[in-house]
Amino acid sequence: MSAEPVFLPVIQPATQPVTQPAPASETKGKPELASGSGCKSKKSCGSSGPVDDPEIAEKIANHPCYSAEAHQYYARMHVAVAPSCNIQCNYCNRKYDCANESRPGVTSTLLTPEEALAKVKHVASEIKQMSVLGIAGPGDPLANERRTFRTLEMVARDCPDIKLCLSTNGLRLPDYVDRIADLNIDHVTITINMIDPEVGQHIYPWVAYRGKKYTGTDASKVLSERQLLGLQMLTERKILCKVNSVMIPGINDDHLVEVSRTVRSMGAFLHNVMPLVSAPEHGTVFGLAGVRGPTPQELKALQDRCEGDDGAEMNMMRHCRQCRADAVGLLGEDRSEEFGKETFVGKEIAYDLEGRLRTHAEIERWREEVRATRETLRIESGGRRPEQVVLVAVATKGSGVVNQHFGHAEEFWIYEAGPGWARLVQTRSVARYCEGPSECGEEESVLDKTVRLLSDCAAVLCSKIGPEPREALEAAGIEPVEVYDLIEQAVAEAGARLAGRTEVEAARK
Ligand code: CLF
Ligand code: SF4
Repeated sequence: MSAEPVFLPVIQPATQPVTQPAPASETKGKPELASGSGCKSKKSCGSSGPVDDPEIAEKIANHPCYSAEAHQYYARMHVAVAPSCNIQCNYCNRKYDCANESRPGVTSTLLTPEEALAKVKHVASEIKQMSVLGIAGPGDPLANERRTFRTLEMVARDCPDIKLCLSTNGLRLPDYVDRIADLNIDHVTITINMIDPEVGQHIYPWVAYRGKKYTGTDASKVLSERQLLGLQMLTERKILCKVNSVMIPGINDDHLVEVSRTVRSMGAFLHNVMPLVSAPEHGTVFGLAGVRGPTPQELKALQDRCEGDDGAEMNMMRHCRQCRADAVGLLGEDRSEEFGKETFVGKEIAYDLEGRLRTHAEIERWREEVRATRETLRIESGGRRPEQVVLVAVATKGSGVVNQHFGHAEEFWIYEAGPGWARLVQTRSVARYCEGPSECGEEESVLDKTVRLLSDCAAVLCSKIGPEPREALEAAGIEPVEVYDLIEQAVAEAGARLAGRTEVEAARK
């Protein structure tokens, strides 16, 4: 295995500011997203926008989950040291990874804390842009507190530049907040799917707490009280807290706006509403009962509601990939298979701190250039949204550049695009959509499904595209654009052109 070079292309000099929509022509009536009011969020317009507090800005600067911008450059890894769990979620089957932070259906190799340390040192030296170690399963980290804290203590000792991160169902959280603070764990995720036990009883059949097994609404009551207490204790200690929620249509979808409002009022930094991943072969209660996951459009609509000031005005995470408990790499890639036990167990592994610092300095230099270009072009991603925006899909391998062939893209980044505006609002996985909850026919090709996945987009930006997909996209009213440029620049340019056209077309009707 060879070390992964950091792919940082040479930036081209900035050209014209992106402000003027071009004349109208042929967008075939793609829907506009916004009209009239502009962005209503009073906060930082999601994790992609600027953060005013310097202490928080420093904490999220290279955390790929807490900063949408950082996720273009920095990677995370998880170590699967936590096998058991103290609650039961109806979307989880313990034979698979924790569905809080992973795709159900993919098992992990369990590691001892010592093996986990060796793996972290090895991965960190190979993938130098890996900035965060998270413990997220396959069960609940705090139901396996000895293994979890031993791992984190050793990593803190040997790998001082790595940020530590935890994801928990929250039941035992209040018991360990001081320990989390002592270890300088600055980022904690709590999965909160409800604050109302009447809703919770349909999600949690039981909760085991202090030697007693709770069922029915009692289970959810205990869980919710502990989650909210844990959240409060974390925010009192200024530990950044993200709340994950699984959107389960018909069960908690409407209720999640209330969850968002509550956790915001308690000081949570970010809310990550994720889609239920549900299929009969996962063997989960929901999968077997045919409870479907939401479509990307339903998910986005709920995230928009949580963010809007008629909803919760919450800072929303839009780029989650529901990673495995042993995930390795940039959020959009999965390199876990490269790092099997044979690559680190029983080996003498030197930690390449100097090399890592050099790589991170290089990334920061590149990010600074990108930021400067964005400023020259006057491209915003937070604050007031332009009157007219459209959705634009992007194929990218990272580093902030449109640099992927349409046919190689396993996921698309969905941006709101307008004059001087480029804001990441969602990522959509082709494979997940194809295997997932949609009611597509068996005979539908991957191309057909991809076109359907992007049906609400006005354009797709990619480095290259073949004639067949080009034709299929055009037939669906989606403009294929071949471009190799900074994402924000390309998105804002497409947005200026397409949102303007849509506006003129609407006026003609
Ligand atoms: Fe891992 Fe979670 Fe930390 Fe990130 S993941 S423990 S906060 S380092 Fe990130 Fe993966 Fe989504 Fe989680 S993309 S599932 S939000
Ligand atoms: Fe499964 Fe995670 Fe829920 Fe536990 S908290 S039941 S491991 S999804």
